Amino acid sequence: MSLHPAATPTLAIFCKVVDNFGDIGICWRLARQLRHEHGVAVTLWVDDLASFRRICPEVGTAAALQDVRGVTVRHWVSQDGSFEPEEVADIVIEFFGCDLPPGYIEAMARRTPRPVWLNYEGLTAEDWVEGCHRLPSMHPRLKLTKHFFFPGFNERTGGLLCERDLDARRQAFQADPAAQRAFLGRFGLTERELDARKLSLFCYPHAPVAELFGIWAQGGDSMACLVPEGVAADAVREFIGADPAPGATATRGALSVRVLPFVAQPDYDLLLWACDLNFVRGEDSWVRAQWAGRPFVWHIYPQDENLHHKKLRTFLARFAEDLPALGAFSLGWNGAQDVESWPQAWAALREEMPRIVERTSSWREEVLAHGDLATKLLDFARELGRAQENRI
Ligand code: TRH
Repeated sequence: MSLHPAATPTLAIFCKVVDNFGDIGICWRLARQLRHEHGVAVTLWVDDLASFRRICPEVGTAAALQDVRGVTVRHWVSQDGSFEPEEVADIVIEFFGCDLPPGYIEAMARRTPRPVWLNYEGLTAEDWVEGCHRLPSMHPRLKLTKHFFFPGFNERTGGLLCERDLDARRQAFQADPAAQRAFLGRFGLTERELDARKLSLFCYPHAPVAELFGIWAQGGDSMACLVPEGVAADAVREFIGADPAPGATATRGALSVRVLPFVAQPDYDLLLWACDLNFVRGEDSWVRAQWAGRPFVWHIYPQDENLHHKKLRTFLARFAEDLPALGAFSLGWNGAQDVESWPQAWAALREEMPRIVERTSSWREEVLAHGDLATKLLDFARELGRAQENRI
């Protein structure tokens, strides 16, 4: 227990890996930052260690309990079991409304002082989030209240995850061509690919990738497209003419396509920093691309009734108001608007890239002027903790 003011606060993150890697990607990033920048003792409960291992190769898939880079990782295997109040952390975070084990909730209610309980929600630029961020929700039966925490882009939201030294590391890497070549060389890129205009491609299966491959192959720029294993598999297989396993590659006209292994999360940042254009998706890679200082195109996770198109438009209205080519290309890439001519859409985007780079830098300043997510989350938890004499 860490009730003494001088003691290290404890925090538990509960993560269910619903689909893909986004949820564990965000939880793992938050866990590391809270541990290493804020000295919080973090326990990460995660149901799918195999998915976790793909973004963090140190994770053992058979361990019930393990220490990974200073974070305690617990395999969350079932909703059963009873817990003692002493086992409950000072701050408990459920990700995306996942159901905590009932026995853990009972122990939360018996703990003195009660823990701060947060529900961490998904990122969107839509205005309604500002009205919901920090809202309380009472437990129907127990004397417990959880509060909503929404990441976001302005001071009325919880901000975005961004490590303190990230921008300095990025700038140093981007100013060091030898470091970039050494990094990319690990994946077997040829001299031709290293000298080409490089782009990383991380998208959902419905993106019009084959269309773009055709345009890039016939274009005047030498291009190298780096695709993580399993992404855009049909288009990549067709282009390469073989199984799209890591290391598979082919060149047609001006375009090389190369399949990369899935890399550890910190290396994914290096990949974004080393490329001239990044196609990203979901939530976490999208945020990382915003910090990469390079143009990016976002493929949003699809939702029923095309709700995601509204989310995409809201973001573009904020980020790309003065970047019409990026706006049109992104809407087309996501199927939210017809594209009359992909060659023209690509040519316009290419032309606009220097202005997109400038925009990433003003955007970074605007968004981070209100603080980073980990700091804001802890400030909020402390504020709530004071009300219940939980001296976090
Ligand atoms: O995996 P995703 O498609 O995640 C999505 C979103 O989070 C979405 O909101 C959610 O609802 C849906 O899943 C179910 O994309 P995302 O968010 O970019 O997460 C990918 C993570 O994988 C991110 O942390 C970066 C990491 N990554 C690596 O570590 N190495 C790699 O090689 C690649 C390509 C990604």
